[in-house]
Amino acid sequence: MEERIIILGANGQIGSELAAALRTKFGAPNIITSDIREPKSLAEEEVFELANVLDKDKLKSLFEQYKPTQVYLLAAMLSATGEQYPQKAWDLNMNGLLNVLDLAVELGIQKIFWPSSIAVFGPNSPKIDTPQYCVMDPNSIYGISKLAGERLCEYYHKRYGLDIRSIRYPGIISWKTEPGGGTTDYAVHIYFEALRQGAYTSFLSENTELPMLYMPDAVRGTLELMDAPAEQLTIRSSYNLAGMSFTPTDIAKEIQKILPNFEISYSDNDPRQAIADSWPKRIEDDYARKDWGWNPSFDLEAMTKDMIENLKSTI
Ligand code: VAH
Repeated sequence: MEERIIILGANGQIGSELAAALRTKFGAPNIITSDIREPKSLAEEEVFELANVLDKDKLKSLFEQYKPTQVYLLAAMLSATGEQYPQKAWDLNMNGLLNVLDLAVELGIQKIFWPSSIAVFGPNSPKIDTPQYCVMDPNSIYGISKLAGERLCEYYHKRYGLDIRSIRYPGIISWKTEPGGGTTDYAVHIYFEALRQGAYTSFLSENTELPMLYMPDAVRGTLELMDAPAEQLTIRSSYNLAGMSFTPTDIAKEIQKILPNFEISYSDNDPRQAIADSWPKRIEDDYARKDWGWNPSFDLEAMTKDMIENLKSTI
């Protein structure tokens, strides 16, 4: 049966790049992108529908119109913005997920992808080689909503047989779409500012080590998980996935190998520091490696070269 995929939240940092990869894989006419506002551009054969994931009736009519074989739900409010609007973050992140889960059961949608995050770990989770299973006491509304979402995913799989798959994304770095509202966004902005200004003031302190992943690895890992035979998957909450871990100092040194005059400075008292301090430094991803062969391709050096190479020709 031909795959037809709806991507909700398709205008965002991850959604826009997953959409491109899925169009290449399955053909543009089979990929229906959707978001709460029109995309900046849409090519001739690309399909877009306005929809708010909190409008269940609209989602139902979209699903009945296109009869998707897969739905990717990427609409969410990230960690930093979530702390400014906690009730809205909970509503969007939880009720958006519940709408998709219930409609998928009702309409028999074959496969669902939903992103979790390393934000599900908290101050008492192990900081180094954080395992798939451990104490998880997230203290950001974003992390709390993602942990609750993981529990729902596993429940809907066990109770209704829904084939929902999920990855605990680290901070994701990309050059095509600037992210919004995340704590790890510094690791994207630093490249843009290095080329625009030759300098960057990091809102996270110099030794703040966080798990990160380059977008090409994030997209490939997501598609590899979605392609894996269901019987191979032993995790139905959300898979730990690791790419690399680094600090603002590490990334600045890597940039200076290419742009020797680049200068980094650090602001303090940014509320995002407390969020970052509650997260792990390095993640262990044995289940993803064992169940579906995960293996990252990009390290900090390779990512920095690729980011600067691509940004040079776009900004
Ligand atoms: C955020 N980019 O900063 C997201 C991500 C692990 C961080 O979930 O909120």
